[in-house]
Amino acid sequence: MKTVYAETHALRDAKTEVYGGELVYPFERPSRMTYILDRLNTVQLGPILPPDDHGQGPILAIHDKGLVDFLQTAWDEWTAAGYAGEAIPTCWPARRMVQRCPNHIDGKLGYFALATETSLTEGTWPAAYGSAQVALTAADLIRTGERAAFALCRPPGHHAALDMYGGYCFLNNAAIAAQHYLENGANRVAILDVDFHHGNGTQDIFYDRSDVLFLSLHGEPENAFPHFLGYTDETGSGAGAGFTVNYPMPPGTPFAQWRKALADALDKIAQYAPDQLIVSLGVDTFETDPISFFKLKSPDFTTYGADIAALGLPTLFVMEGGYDIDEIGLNTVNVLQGFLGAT
Ligand code: 7XA
Ligand code: ZN
Repeated sequence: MKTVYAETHALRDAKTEVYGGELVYPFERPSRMTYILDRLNTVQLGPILPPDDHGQGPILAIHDKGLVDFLQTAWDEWTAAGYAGEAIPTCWPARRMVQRCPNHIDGKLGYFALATETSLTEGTWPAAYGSAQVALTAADLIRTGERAAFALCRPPGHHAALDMYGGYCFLNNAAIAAQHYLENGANRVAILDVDFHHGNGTQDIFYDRSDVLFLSLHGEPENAFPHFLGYTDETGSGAGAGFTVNYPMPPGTPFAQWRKALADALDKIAQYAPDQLIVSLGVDTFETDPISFFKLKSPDFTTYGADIAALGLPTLFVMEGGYDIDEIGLNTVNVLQGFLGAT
């Protein structure tokens, strides 16, 4: 299986994350890629290719121009305001307040951010842009004949909504790839999100559409980020009614229970019969992930990779989360090897 990877990810090197009332070194850090690349090379999964530049067009096909422009200028606006630290939102257009983008950078941060943990930094935009290009290029590999490909995206994307960033995500790489498929011959795309966290951004983007089936297995919002989306009664609206499916699960969920949810999701994907499958692949479902609460073990990732392969669909894996860094390479590549072993 070919991997697409961009060295520009390293430009996203924030030093601060708001966590537990402290500023800590972010869980989503550049070294995550080093561990995954090491494992890809160890098992010789296949060539590792740089992305092609598709420009901003495919990004603007998914995201609001206001967000895209903001991400490009936010750091300069922040430093021009005289602030010394990294750019962290501190106020929001909360209930019964006006949803209008202010001029001051403090207001803009609150307008475009969905949460406070994700500091904006100098290299964030080029890294996010490169990550989207990775997803687009890997999708092109499949469009031109590969059965599967791995988009080794960083920063991740599935929390990024039409006009919001947060949860370590700035541009929704999986959504951008899905739209790219649809604009190049596909009629239906399924996005299966197996990251521990609900893919609120992907759900938001496609909620009223029937050409993308979105299914997410995740920690229940009562107890897990992003907390305000991901319940079972969110099923889509308008033309999208029935095309969003959520599988929230409680703390301590073991693989057997998780795999039953996956089986149901795979059945629904088979019924939908998409032209393309995209897997939002986060391995923060691992038992020792520092910010999550499922109990998957390393061999389980191989098992479910094979389960996904049994659908027989062209499959694009798009990297999302995973923060037990010592095991992130093993768990990620286990999914890909499980997939290949069953094809
Ligand atoms: O899939 N999303 C992630 O892995 C990032 C979740 C960010 C959680 C921050 C909670 N303080
Ligand atoms: Zn996650």
